[in-house]
Amino acid sequence: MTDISAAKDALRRQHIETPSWAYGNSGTRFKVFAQRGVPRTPQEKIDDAAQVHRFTGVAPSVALHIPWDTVDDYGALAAYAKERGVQIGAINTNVFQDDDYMLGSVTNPDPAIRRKALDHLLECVDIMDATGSRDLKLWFSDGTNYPGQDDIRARQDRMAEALSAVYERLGDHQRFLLEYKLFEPAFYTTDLPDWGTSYAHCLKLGPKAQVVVDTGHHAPGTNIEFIVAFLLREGKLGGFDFNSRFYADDDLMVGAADPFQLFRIMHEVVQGGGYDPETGVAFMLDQCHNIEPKIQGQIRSVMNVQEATAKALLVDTAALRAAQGSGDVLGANAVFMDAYNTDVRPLLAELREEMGLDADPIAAYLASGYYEKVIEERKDGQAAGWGA
Ligand code: PSV
Ligand code: MN
Ligand code: MN
Repeated sequence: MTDISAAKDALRRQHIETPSWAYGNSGTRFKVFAQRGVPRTPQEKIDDAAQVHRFTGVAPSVALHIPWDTVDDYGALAAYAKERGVQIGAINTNVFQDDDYMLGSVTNPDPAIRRKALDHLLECVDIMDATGSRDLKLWFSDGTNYPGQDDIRARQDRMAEALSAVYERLGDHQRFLLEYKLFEPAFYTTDLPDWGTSYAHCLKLGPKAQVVVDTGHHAPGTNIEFIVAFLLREGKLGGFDFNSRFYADDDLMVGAADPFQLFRIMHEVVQGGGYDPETGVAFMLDQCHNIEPKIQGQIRSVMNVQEATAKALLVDTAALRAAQGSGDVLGANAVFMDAYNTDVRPLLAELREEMGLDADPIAAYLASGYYEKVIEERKDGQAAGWGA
């Protein structure tokens, strides 16, 4: 028997972080379809993130992206967020958008460019000091396009050197989350292409270096929940960048392409203890809303994660263990599928009402008039980001 009230308590404590870049315009390399009412400043991105929290109750932090969210005073930005009922979460670095980085950032053959990239990463730790953020998120677009273009091992040495310098700079309560990605923008080699490479770098450095699993960064058919289970067991799962993919790094709404995969991932998280706040596993979204409304898309995404989590919490663990232990293959699978096939929407609606929220976050958001208000207020321009 599953303890419903324990599941509800766990769901009440859920913390899903939204990314500032989800609120701005974005697109593919073919076209950015500009939407009305998008934020013009980092403060307005925070305003939008606060709406997601207001209607879901489980999205109390927003990740920043530097330099897209550059401000003069990060302490003041953190205070601004707090006044709106949210906090600043992970600081995401950007060493991929300067001309200098054509042949790489921290792995570039030119030491002056490596220095420039490292300085940016270190500056981001200064920003964390000011915002009170715990996590620095590192994603490198570094790699090569042609065999022979650069020395694969030398690039690993340069990567290790930069990561070690960042690690040394971290404060006691700070960590970095190292992202990997199969390919793109580099097509022949990528310097951090998979979890194993990230893990090996993190393992050498110590506990403040953790792997982050971006669900969109794997080859089709990869068993992501296995990676999650393994990293959790090793104490190296720093968190998630959630999104959905059909083909490559599509950045679609989490749970849209494959809700069953999301459930399988959350099952491993719950079973591996990764849902307990002490383990420090961060649940972040990394998405772009190219054709759908952005705030509403974030609310839907948060709800999708909530639904997968609720189902994972409803797995009858005792029955599952008993079936597994006795070699009852189909019995174990049935327990698993029973949880997945449970309609958890009534449970979540009830939980929201208990939390003083509307049972239907999307309807409540649409009825609030916030979107119409910002369309009117933000007629001139947009903030920096993927599409700016
Ligand atoms: C690029 O692939 C990317 O989506 C990475 O996943 C980062 O986390 C994100 O952009 C923000 O820099
Ligand atoms: Mn990511
Ligand atoms: Mn990505």
